[in-house]
Amino acid sequence: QGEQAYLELCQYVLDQGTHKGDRTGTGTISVFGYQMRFDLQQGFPLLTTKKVPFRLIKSELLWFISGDTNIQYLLKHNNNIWNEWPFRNWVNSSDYKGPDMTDFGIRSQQDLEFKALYDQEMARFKERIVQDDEFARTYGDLGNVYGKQWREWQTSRGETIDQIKDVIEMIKHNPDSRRLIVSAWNPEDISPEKAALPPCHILFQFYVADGKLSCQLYQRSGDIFLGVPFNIASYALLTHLIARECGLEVGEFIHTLGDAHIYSNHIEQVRTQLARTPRTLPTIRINPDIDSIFNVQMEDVELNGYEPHPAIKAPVAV
Ligand code: UFP
Repeated sequence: QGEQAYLELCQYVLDQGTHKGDRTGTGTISVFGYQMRFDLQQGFPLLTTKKVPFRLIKSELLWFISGDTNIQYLLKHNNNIWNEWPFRNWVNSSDYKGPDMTDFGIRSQQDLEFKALYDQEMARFKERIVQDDEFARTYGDLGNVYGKQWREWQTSRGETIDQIKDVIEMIKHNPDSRRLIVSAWNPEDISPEKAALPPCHILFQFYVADGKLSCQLYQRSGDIFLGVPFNIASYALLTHLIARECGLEVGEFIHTLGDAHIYSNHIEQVRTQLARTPRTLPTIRINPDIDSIFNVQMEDVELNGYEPHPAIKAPVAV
């Protein structure tokens, strides 16, 4: 119970994983096809064997739910997790007049002098996004990412589909349905000009039984050390929010992974984490006065009793 399913995944990949190259050139150990189950009645599945920053998960999820795809909202909430992609568009544009930022991801990890320049340009970029709405409209938008796919799916007839609103209606009125699905993967939108990053969370499905709402996610690719802990907490929170709106208790979150990998420069960190003893999971409290998932604000979701082991640092593969 608790976060055991996650720790077992880590151990399983360490023991059984195959060495596999990847897009980022970092190298991974990887397995294909793995499933974890979290009983949301047993606590909120935010890992305790290392500190995971819940406020980032919360602001990102509320941003998705609102249908927003512009990083301005995230930056206003001091959330920097999506900055690299719009920054790349900016420094590659003809409007950008600063120092050359080609391959800033790798170069800033290898070259300290360059890193100072990069940090400075990134700070300038962020400030402009927050303060200049016009600039944010042009350079802060990520295109067809989750917010768009969930709330404003573009049909070939030029209409839009609000998948979150529709799935909530279905859960309320036809809870036995086996079609309670939200899909983010649109083959048409996978080209680099249209989406910053092809979705990792391809599809999720809800299931209602015994007055409880369960959710299963299919994730095509999972960075086990850095990404997956976020992803678990994010979908657990989404399940809580939708369950509340539909007058249901929470059931299970089932996390199905395609390529589940540990980057070669995360292996020591994973071992450190596995040596730690899990603690009691925290709980989540959602403001009972909220009438719709679309009105939830940051302060309406509260995490209680979170006493994790310290954070463990690791480089992000970009
Ligand atoms: N990744 C996650 N979770 C996410 C996300 C990305 O684990 O929510 F957006 C990781 C998986 C992979 C990389 O290591 O980011 C995406 O690269 P690729 O598109 O090559 O799978």
